[in-house]
Amino acid sequence: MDSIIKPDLSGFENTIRDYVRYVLGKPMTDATSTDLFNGVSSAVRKLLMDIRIETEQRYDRRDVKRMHYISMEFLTGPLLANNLLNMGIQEDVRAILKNMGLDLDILMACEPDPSLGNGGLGRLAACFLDSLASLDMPGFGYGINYDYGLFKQSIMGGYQREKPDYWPSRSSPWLIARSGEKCMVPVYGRIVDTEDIEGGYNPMWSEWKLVVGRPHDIPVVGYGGHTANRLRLFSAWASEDFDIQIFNEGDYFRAVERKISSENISKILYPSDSQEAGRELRLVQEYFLVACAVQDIIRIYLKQHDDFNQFSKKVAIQLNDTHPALTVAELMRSLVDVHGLEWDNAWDITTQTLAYTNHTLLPEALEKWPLAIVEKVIPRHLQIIYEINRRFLETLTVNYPDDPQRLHRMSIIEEGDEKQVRMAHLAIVGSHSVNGVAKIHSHLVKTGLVPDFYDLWPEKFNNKTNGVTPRRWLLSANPGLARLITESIGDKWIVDLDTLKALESLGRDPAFLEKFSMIKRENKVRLARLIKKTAYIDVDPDSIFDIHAKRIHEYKRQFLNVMHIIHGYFMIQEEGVIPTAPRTYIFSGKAAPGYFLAKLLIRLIHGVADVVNKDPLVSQWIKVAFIPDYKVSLAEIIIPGADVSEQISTAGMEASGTGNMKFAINGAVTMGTMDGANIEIAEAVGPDNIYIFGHDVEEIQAMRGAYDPGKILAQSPHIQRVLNAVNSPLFCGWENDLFFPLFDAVVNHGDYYMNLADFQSYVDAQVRLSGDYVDKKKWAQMTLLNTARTGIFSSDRTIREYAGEVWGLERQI
Ligand code: 26W
Repeated sequence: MDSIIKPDLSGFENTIRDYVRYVLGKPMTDATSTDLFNGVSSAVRKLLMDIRIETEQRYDRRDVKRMHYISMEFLTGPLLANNLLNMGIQEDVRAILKNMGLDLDILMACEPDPSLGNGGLGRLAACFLDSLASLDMPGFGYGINYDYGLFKQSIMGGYQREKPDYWPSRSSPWLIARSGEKCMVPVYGRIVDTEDIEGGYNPMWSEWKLVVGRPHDIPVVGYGGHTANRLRLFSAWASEDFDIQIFNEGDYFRAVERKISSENISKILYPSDSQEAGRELRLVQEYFLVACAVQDIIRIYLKQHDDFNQFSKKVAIQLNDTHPALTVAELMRSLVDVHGLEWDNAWDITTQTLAYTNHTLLPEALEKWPLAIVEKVIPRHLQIIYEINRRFLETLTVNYPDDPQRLHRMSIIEEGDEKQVRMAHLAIVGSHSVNGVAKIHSHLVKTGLVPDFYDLWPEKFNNKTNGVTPRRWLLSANPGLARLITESIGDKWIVDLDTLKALESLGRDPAFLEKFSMIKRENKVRLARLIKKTAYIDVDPDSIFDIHAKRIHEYKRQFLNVMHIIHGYFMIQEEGVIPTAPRTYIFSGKAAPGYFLAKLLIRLIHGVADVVNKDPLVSQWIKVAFIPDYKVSLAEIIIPGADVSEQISTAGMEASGTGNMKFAINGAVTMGTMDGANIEIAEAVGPDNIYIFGHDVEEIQAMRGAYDPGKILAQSPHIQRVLNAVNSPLFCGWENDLFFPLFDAVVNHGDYYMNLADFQSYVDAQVRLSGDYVDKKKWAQMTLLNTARTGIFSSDRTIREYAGEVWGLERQI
C-alpha cells in the first residue's frame, strides 16, 4: 500500500465558516450542531471532489475496464467518520474543530443513517464499494435514491411500530445531483408489429410513458485517499413534456396525477428481505434502475469508443441478486433495438459482460414475475425474454434430446396456471458467472437450487465468500482496539487484514491480554449506556454480553435463543440451578411489517424481558434487552461490545451472514450452527475458539420429511416446560393466548426451522460457554484468537477474488 496522501487542510476552517454564512445565511454564533455537521461535511466534500476528479481523469486516460455493481440496496450508514478516516485526516479535523470550540464527535452524531437497504445484501454492497476504492479499482455502484429508506422501528408495549424514514437526500452533503446526465426510461405501452423496408419483423414499442432518471452521486473514497469512485443513485421524475397530450386536452389534474405516479417509482424501499412482494411498483423500480444503469454505462463507454467491439473488455456488470436481472433483457434491447447490433453479437457481449450473485436459497425469496405484469410494464422486454428463452431451449434440445422434463424445469418461463418469468434462470442464462456467497451456500446453489444449470454449465459456477470492510467495522467502530492493534503490530492491517495473524503470539503476554480485555470492557460500558438510553434497562458490563442482532426471521431462530432464556429462567426459579456466570441477552433487529410471526417474536422477547428483568432472584443472573431500530450506526456500537455472537440459523438457510464476521473480528466468540460462513469462521479460528452446535446441513436434509418435533417434545421435560410457558399467560400480560401462534408453529405445524431438534445441543453449548467465560485468561485468549484469525473475512479479499476471477479488473494506482 502506498502511503496516505493527505489533502491540504489550510482552507478547511474557512470553508465551514463560509458554508454557515453564505449557504445557510447565519452568523456562526447561531449555527446549530446540525448546521455545523453540514458545514464540516461540505468542507470534506470539497476534498473528496478533488480526489474524485483526479481519479476519473486517471481512469479515462488509461481507458480502464470498469465494473458496475447494480443493486436495489446500498446500506452505507453515516459517512463523515468513514470519509475522514479513509482520507487520514480525522485527527487533523478534530484539532481544527477543537480550535474553533467544536467537538467532532458531537457533530458526527448529527448525521442521519441513510437506510437505503434492508440488511445483509445492502450492507455487503456498501462494504464492496469501500474495498473497491481502497484497492484503487474502478468499481462503481448503481442504485435507487429512495425518498423513504427502511422504516424506523420503535417499540410500544412490546410491539414493533413502523414509522417512515424520510431520507433528506436533497440536503445531504454527500449527494451531488447530476441533472446534466439524466436518463430517459420508457415504460408501459404496447408493441405494434410492423415491417422494416426489407420486409423483416420490426416491432415498435409505442405509447410508452417516459420517466426520467436523475442521477445523484455519492463519492466513495478509499483508504489512503488515492482513489474516489462513486455510487450513483437515481431518482424518478416525470419528464417535462410528459403527457403533453393530456395537458393539451386541458386535463391539467390528470396530467399532474400521472406526473406524481411516475415520481412514486423512487419513493420507497420495499421493506422485506425474504418475501417477494410481487407488486407491480417493485417491478417498475427494478426496471427503472436497470434501464438507467445500462444507459449510463453505455454512455460512459461510448465516450471513448465508437463501436461495441471492446464492450465486454471494458465493462463488467455484477447483478446483486436477481433484483436487477432485467439487465439481461435491457442490455439486449439497447444493443439490438437502439444500437442496431445483430442478435448473436449482442448476446455474446451481454453474457460476457454480466455476472450474477445469488444471496438466498429461501424459496419464498426467489423472484418470479407473472407474465401479465411484465407484459404490462415492459412489453418489449417480454418479447426479448421469449426470444432468449426460445434460443436457450433450442440448445437444450441438442444437449438433452430425450428429456422434456428437464426443459420444463430449466425454462425461463414457468408454465402453470399463472405463467411466470423465473428471474434466477434469466440471470443465469444471461451471465458468464454465477456465484454464491459462502462455500456451503455455493455448493447448495449447485446441488440444490439449480442442479440442471450446474450440469449444463459447470464452469459458470463459483464461490465468493463474503467479507466486511475493516475500515468501518474495526478502525472506525472500535477505535480502542484499532489503536491497540496498531501500537502492537503496526497499521498494515487496515489494508491487509491477514496481518492480524501477528497478534496470535501476543496471546501469551498477560499484559497484552489484559489490555485487550480492558478494551472489550470499555466497549461494553459504551453499549450498556446505549441500552439504558434506548431500552431503559440497566445492565452489568461484567456479565456476558450475548448478542443476537440481525433481521428477525424464523430461519435466524431468535425463537431458539428465547427458548434458552426461558429454560435458564426456570432452572433458577424452579430448580435453584444458578448459572456459572451472569448473562445479558441483547437482541436487536427489525421484522418485515407484514411478517406476523416475526413481529410476534419481538413481542415475546419483550414479554420474557419483563418477567425476567423484574424477578428479584433471576435478574441477578439473567437480563434481557431489546435495542430498537437496528441500523448501521447502532451496529457500530453493539458489535464491538459483544462477548458472544449468536449465529444460530437452521443449517442450510443462512447464505453466508456478514454480521458473524463483524462480531468475530471484534473479538466476540461465535455460538453458531454449521451454516453459511460460520463454517469458514470455525475453520479459521479453530474448534476450540468457537461454539458449534446443532445439526449440520446433511443431517437437516436427511431429517426433512421424517422430522417429528412431537417426539422430541414428548421426551424432554425441559422443552415441555419452556413451550408450555410460551403458551401460558406468564409472558402475555393481559393479552390471553398471545403467543399461541409461535407455540403452534413449533408444536403443531412441524417446526419447519427445527428449533426443537437443536435445542438440547444449544443448551449444552451454552453451558460450556459459561464455564469457559469465568476462566478469564482462557476467555481472553479465545477472543484474541477470534480477532487474530479472521483476517480472511475482509471484503478486500472478496473483492480481489471477484476482480481476478470474474471481472478482470485491475488496480489503477
Ligand atoms: C423482497 C425480496 C428480497 C429477497 C431477498 C429482498 C432481498 C433479498 C436478499 C437476497 C436477502 C439478503 O439480504 N440476503 C443476505 O445476503 C447476505 C449478503 O450476501 C448474506 O450474508 C445473508 O446470509 C443473506 O441472507
